[in-house]
Amino acid sequence: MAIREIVEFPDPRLRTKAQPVVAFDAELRQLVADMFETMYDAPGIGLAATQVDVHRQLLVLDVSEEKNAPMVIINPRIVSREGSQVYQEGCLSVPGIFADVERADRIRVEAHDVDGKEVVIEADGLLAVCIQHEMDHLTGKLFVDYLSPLKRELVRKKLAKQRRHAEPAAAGA
Ligand code: K2U
Ligand code: ZN
Repeated sequence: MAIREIVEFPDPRLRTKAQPVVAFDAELRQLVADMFETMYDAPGIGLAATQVDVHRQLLVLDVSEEKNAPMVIINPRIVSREGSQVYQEGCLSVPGIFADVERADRIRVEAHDVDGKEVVIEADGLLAVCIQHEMDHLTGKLFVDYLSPLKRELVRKKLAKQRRHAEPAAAGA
């Protein structure tokens, strides 16, 4: 297993539309293992393949308190949405930024599992938020896209400033 680099906003690679997974093979299983290791190490509760610069429709998540409920969702399609909820979201690709985002409260998702078997997932609450957040990544969309253009520009400038202040330390390391 390996911890992979997480691509950060405003890197244009995050805007790539992911292609369907067609090969349910050993290479896919290796990618899934690496994504879980990367997600738990971050730490996060979800990760889309886009974020590790692999442009396939694949996401991993684990919203459990005990970090013992991993889920792999491949080629997801939301087939029904109900209700509405607002959650203060963050993103491993937009470090240190948090904002309220409104999403559906309950969703039904048709997908494949890691063996290529068709599955149906009913989700609500935080699981529904996480799945919608990760599925946005697969279409090149980020939670900051729900902010006003002015707020998004402020986010971009804040991240650029964070990186400028971080680089001297890295250089001196
Ligand atoms: O896509 C990602 O960057 C993973 C997110 C998933 C997520 C974002 C917002 C709301 C739910 C899930 C990261 O896990 S952000 C870190 C985090 C950790 C605990 C709870 C919420 C967010
Ligand atoms: Zn994210």
